[in-house]
This record gives sequence, structure tokens and C-alpha cells, in this order.
Amino acid sequence: MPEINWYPGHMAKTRRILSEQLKGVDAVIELCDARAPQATRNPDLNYLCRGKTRILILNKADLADDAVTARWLTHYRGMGLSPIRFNSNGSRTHDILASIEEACSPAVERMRVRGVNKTARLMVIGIPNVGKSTFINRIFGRSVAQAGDRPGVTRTNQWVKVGPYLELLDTPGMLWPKLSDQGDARLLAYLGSIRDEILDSEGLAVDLVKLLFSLAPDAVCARFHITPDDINPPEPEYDGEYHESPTVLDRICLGRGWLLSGGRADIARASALVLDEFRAGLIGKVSLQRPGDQAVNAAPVPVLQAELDERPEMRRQPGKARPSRPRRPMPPQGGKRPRR
Ligand SMILES: Nc1nc2c(ncn2[C@@H]2O[C@H](COP(=O)(O)OP(=O)(O)OP(=O)(O)O)[C@@H](O)[C@H]2O)c(=O)[nH]1
Ligand SMILES: [Mg+2]
Repeated sequence: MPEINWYPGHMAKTRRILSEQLKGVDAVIELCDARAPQATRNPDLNYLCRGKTRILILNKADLADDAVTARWLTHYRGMGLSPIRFNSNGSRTHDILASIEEACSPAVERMRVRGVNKTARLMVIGIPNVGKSTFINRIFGRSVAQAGDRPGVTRTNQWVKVGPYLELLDTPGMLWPKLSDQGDARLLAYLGSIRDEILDSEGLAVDLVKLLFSLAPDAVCARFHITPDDINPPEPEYDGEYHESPTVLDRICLGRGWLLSGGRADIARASALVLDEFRAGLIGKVSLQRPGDQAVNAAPVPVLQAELDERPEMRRQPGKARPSRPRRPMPPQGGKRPRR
């Protein structure tokens, strides 16, 4: 299966522009996703931001397991960073503003002795969809930067004047050219930081349900109306012909009555459900990564690239769902179906 790598032209351009603009800012605010902080930090930024004071925000902390987030905070403090857990949709901004003041105080002081009230200027950076624009809106107090629940919403840099002496620069999300750790790449895909259109959402959804089941079995079974036995269907049985068990996505469709004509399960709908509901936090507060974890799943991320190359009609038109793959008819509930 091809590896996942999403580094479109605008990200390379963003990198060039950022490295130029970094020279003119007093500090950097780096956002990552509290559910997988390590996977959602761009290693490229260590080089790009060298010499700059950096404030690390574990954003979307309202969606992560609080105990795991506490361990991440300890982990990053041990590395000499000053991490802050944050919910851009609800947290108070006091701690952030205090950190900004502290990070910029040397530059502000230098100017003060010259009789100038300096405006602190900070760049907000991070991978796509971690909440950079929402964060800025939170600090600003109302919506000023466009935000949305998909990667690649912000396409150009935008300065936001938060107050007389504070400006924040919103930037487009940036990945790195080669996602060499495919385990981390898979987490990025689950979290919605990679364009869904280049992914095999069916394969991704099956893997995500299994991962979530290993972390929060009761919540997953309750949310998707499935049982633990549905997660890992038994191997096909052979008694002269093969009998294949329904997959977990088949089971989700059965539980909701999502059948297409001919009794086929609406797998595309079930895949979208799994990804959307996890991303929106409907499974509960779940962290996908803990300090010291090896990659959760180092297998290549299922990508549709080869299929896309061969079948341009599989490319999703804006606003239209991807055509679902042809499926075999569903067996009666609990039953088996012959393999062709
Ligand atoms: N629950 C929760 N959702 C958040 C939080 N921050 C952002 N979001 C949601 O995450 C999605 C992405 O937010 P954006 O602010 O557009 O993310 P971004 O990093 O600017 O994305 P790009 O511009 O595409 O790089 C939106 O649906 C936000 O409402 C948070 O702290 N908690
Ligand atoms: Mg944005």
C-alpha cells in the first residue's frame, strides 16, 4: 500500500514565507493536538524556529484524556518547555496572555528603556487543523480568522491586532515533506490533519475503531451499537466454500439500518461516521498517544493514491461524497455469506 505524504505546493511556499517572517516576530506560539502531541508537532519547526522563544499549546485539551494530558505537560516541562493545555472553544485566556507577556518581555523592555512602547508580535504555527485560527479568535474575543473542521482552511498569513500592544500572525497549517513515521502519519489522518480525499477512509475507519476500542471499549461499543466480537471478525471459515464474517463497518451499518439497494451496507457512510464522531469528541475524551509511546500503529496508512491515479472519477468533487466501492450484499444479521 502506498505511503502517505501530503505536502502540497502551498505548504512549501508557506515554509519559505514563514522562515522570512520569523525574523520579524518576538516569539512563536506552536499549537499541537492534545490527543497526540508528539505526532502533531512538526519536527521541521525545531530548525525553523531556532533561537526564538516558543510557547507550546496543547490545544483541543477538552477532547483529550485529562490524566494523559497532565503526563504530557510534565514530559514537556522536563524538556525545558512551558506547555499550556488549552481549549480554544472555552478556556480562559489568562495563562496564555501571561506566557505571551513573559516571552516578549526582553524585547519589550529593550524598547521601553528607549522610550518606545513596543507591540509584541507573535507567530501562531502548527500543522493543519490543530486549531490555530480558532485559538486566535479566542484570544481576540470574537471571530476574526476563518476556521473550519477540515485541514487547509487558512491559505495565507493574516495579522490580527489583538490589542494596542499585541499582534498575532495566523498562518496556514504546515506538514513536513516526508512523513517518515507512518504510525504518526496515521494519527494525523485520524485527527483530520491530512486531506480525507487522499485517504482510504474505509481502511482508516476500521483501524480507528480498533484503536479506540483498545483505549475506550465501552464508549466505542455504546456509541456505534456494536459488541466486542464485532471488532475483530473471525477468519473466513471453509467448509467446501468460504464464509466471510461481516466487518465492523458492516455491523455499524446493520445497527443503524444503513443499507443500500440490494442489501449492501453503506460502508462510506459508516466510515465517515467513525471519523467524524471521533474528531468531534463524541466518543469521549480519548488520547491517542502517551509520552514514551512507540508509534501506535506503524503500518502504512491506507491511501487511495494509486486508485486516484487510475480512477479520476474517485476524486471527490467539492460537496459530493466519494462514490462507494461496490459491495457484496449483506448477510442476514449474525449470518455468514459465501465467499465468491
Ligand atoms: N473541541 C475543540 N475543537 C477545536 C479547538 N480548537 C479548534 N477546534 C476546532 O477544530 C477545527 C479546526 O480549527 P481551525 O482553527 O480552522 O484550525 P487551523 O489550525 O487554523 O486549521 P488550518 O487553517 O486548516 O491549518 C474547527 O472545527 C474548530 O472549531 C479546541 O480547543 N477544542
Ligand atoms: Mg487556520
